[in-house]
Amino acid sequence: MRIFSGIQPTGRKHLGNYIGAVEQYVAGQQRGDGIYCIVDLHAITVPYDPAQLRRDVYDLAAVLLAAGIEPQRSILLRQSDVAEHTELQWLLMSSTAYGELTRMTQFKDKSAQHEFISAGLFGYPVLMAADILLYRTDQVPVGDDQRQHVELTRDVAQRFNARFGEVLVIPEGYYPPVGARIMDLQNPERKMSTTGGSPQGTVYVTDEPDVIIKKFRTAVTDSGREIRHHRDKPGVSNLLEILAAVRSSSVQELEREFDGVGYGDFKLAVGEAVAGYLAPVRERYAQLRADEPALERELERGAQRARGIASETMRAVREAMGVGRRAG
Ligand code: ATP
Ligand code: LTN
Repeated sequence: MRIFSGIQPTGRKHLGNYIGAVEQYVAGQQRGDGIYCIVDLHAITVPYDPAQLRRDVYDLAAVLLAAGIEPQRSILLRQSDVAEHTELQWLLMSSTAYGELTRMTQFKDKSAQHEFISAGLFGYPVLMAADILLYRTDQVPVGDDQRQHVELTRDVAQRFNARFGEVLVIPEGYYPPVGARIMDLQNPERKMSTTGGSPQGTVYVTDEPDVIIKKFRTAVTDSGREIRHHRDKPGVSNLLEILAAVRSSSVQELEREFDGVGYGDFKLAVGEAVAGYLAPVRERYAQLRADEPALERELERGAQRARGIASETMRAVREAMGVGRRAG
């Protein structure tokens, strides 16, 4: 089984990215062949600084390796190193409806945040579809916010196959049972996010342990005193999910364990658990990040392996679409 996911090199990664996505990439290595892609071409669809983007790619490569992505077993690549991603995006544009793209909620959210709305931002979901379809992916581990994009990818692939023949593999989304949507600690009605969140409510993977504990100590809880997972208790429910994810236990077990405990002690317990969970990642990150040439070598090796798969898919796609010289 092939597993593929993409992650944007946009600043520091937070606990939501880590639990909802990165942990799932690492776990995916046990189920199948993983391909993990640092999507710098997605990051350029909103205003950005070129020199910072380069640094952000290395930061993210170091986080992914520190988290446990094994480059011997999985492929770790930078999207812009494999030109087939953009080629396939263009070819898939003709199998994508304009109206479909206008309904993408991430496009609506992000375009509301910027004055200059690039055409690239509009075509963003098609590039994501290309990323996935290029590698004949079976399973795509992502957070809940990417459901609509994964559904679009399936629709585009089905439309392509109906028109040009069974060339593309139809992928399935894979959403973690807990932690697919980690919320901002200060505002549990909104997802934790680098771009739209509150600084105090966003826990970064590379935050120092005392900073992490402080953020949890000041987390917003709800009225009442029960520690229970419930729609009316978004703050407490979020903390329960975070603790369940970092301890690999279930929310129900935790509800029993913390029955009768006060919110202050509960928040401290979650903060300490998260700090302990991220501490080794942060240490490995610091070591890996210090050696940029080594990171670059890993990315180049990943790109080479990825190109082997990508070029085969492109041969079949071009042939089916009647584009370019006839194969064979
Ligand atoms: P941000 O909202 O911080 O800007 P993003 O969703 O725009 O992040 P990425 O960093 O590319 O962009 O996301 C990487 C992965 O993290 C995706 O699979 C996404 O679904 C997941 N993810 C993002 N935020 C959360 C969250 N709050 N909870 C769980 N998963 C998340
Ligand atoms: N759009 C995603 C990032 C992304 C992705 C992908 C995820 C780009 N290409 C392919 C899974 C598969 C995001 O914003 N998080």
